[in-house]
Amino acid sequence: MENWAFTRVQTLADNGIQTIPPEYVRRVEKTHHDPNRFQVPIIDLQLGFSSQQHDHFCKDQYDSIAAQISRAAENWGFFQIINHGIPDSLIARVQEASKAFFQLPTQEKEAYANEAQNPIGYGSKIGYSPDSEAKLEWGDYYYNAIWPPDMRDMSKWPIQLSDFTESMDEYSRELSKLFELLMEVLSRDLDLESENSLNESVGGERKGLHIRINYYPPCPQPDLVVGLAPHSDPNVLTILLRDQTPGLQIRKDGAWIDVQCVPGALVVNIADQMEILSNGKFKSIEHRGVVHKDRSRMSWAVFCSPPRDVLVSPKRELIDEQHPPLYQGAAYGEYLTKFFKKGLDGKGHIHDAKQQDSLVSNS
Ligand SMILES: O=C(O)CCC(=O)C(=O)O
Repeated sequence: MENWAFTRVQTLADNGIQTIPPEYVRRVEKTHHDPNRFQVPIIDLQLGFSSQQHDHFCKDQYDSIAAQISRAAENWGFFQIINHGIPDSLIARVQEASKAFFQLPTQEKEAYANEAQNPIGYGSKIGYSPDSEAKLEWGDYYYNAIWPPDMRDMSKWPIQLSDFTESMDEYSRELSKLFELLMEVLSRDLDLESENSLNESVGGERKGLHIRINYYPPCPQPDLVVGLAPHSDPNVLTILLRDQTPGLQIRKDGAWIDVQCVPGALVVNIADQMEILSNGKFKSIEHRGVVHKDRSRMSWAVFCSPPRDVLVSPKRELIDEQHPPLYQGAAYGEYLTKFFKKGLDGKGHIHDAKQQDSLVSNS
């Protein structure tokens, strides 16, 4: 396949350019800075709430945390979790191993470059091709499946990096437990047939995790670019790890607001397939990444997704005469193909899923 690599943002920044190339310049909506008005909820999972241990928790404690998660999913679509049970030492290993990737010489990184039709590997903008009119973004990334291990594209896996494979293995196992726990809580809140209902709807054991490691170098004119364009995530649920540099923003009541940096926290967001399954109760929220003049930023987004052949549509139990299905069902692979073809598009993809008129409910 054609190699469509172009100058990486990291290379532009390392070369010390002072004026950014026109293909990155766009109109950037301003940020609303009023932390008193808007604060993304922070939910303390109290360690033992992790899936291995929550059986030991008393019912009231479980119910109280579950209620916070469900209300945040409904009212915000975004929340942060602390005391989530993933050891700091493991998080530090994931961060170190992936920083080492971006520190490789350019030519070595380019050996993992993705291709125009396939986002897996080292890349710079989803949905961009040199002849498109879309604007570029001030960030590079590494993208691949991480779980189960046989889904990884090993031709794009930096196997020579010390601890990359081992730390990703361990991190994926921990995150899988957290994703299942979150789906259990949300299934209960929707009053579905069983607490495993949402998990089953997204493929159960067949569901997969992908990671997108974002590297946003310093930018000489940060107000003219975005690191990552506004989008909602196409998958089911996302868990985002970040360094302690601000830059993640969500659109709340029309305004762009910062998601505050909280040491040790992971950010959880509802993604498009969860909005569809819940027939609109849980919200997949638009978010973006902004960049800074004098510091770089990194983030690690892990996307939990159904296999491509799984049909995702509103759960049948949620549908009746008063509550018609708001979204058309589609195989996840179809949804994803459109997402990667069109690229990041605000809430455009989930909006398109609503526009269809032949609406079906989930079995
Ligand atoms: O960099 C961030 O904080 C956001 C990352 C993100 O939204 C993504 O990778 O999809």
